[in-house]
Amino acid sequence: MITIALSKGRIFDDILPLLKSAGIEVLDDPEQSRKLILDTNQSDVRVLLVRATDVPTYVQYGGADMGVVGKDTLLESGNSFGSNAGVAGLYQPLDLQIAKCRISVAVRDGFDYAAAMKQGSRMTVATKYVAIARDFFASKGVHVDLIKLYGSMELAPLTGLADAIVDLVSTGNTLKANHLTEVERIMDISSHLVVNQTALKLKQAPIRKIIDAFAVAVKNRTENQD
Ligand code: PRT
Ligand code: MG
Repeated sequence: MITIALSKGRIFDDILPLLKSAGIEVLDDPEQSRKLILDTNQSDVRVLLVRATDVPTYVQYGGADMGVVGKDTLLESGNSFGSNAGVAGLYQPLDLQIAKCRISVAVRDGFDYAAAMKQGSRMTVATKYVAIARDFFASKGVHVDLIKLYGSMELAPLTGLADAIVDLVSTGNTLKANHLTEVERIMDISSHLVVNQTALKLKQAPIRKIIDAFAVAVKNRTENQD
């Protein structure tokens, strides 16, 4: 049995065509069903629905053989496990180029970010991505006070909780709707395939087959876009 950990929403939607090209079709629609373990057309492949931030944990400890997770989540969880190199026991064979976005710094419209950075006037930054934000501002030699939030980061600059936020941006519509401006792009983000290293040794052939099929599908899609 091969168990694949996925999160509902954009990653699930974006991975379906890649699964299909590996010959795997998920039989239930997670938006309709309450099931957390989904069958596929392959009797030896199943899908677990977990929170996006729990995917690395499931795969690391072998609760799932493989999973799909945003680089943002990987970097942040790698850091909380005490290593910048990534999460121990996780093999990251492939950038799937799905659920693409960027992680950026944003401030209230009109806030003079450049001046605040220059003056070194200890900005307060609210974010779910404390490790990524800490590394980013440290690399610039700027001291910031970080406030950890779990969601709705956009509210922080509007309520005076923070001067800036570090958050994911895709279209930019959410920032715009909340009168915020993107002032700096920290990095581009996409979702990656992660594989449990022990599972890869024990179930080498079926796991390799999926990795290879995904790699071909990603390559074909990229070429068609060019
Ligand atoms: O939602 P939940 O709390 O369960 O978990 P999650 O937010 O970690 O999961 P999910 O499914 O929302 O996101 C999973 C992954 O999708 C993230 O880890 C990213 O790698 C990737 N991704 C890609 C995004 C976005 N694009 C994105 N736009 N994740 C979140 N957003 C949010 C962003 O945080 C902001 O609130 O969408 C809003 C901005 O979108 P725009 O288009 O208005 O700019
Ligand atoms: Mg979300």
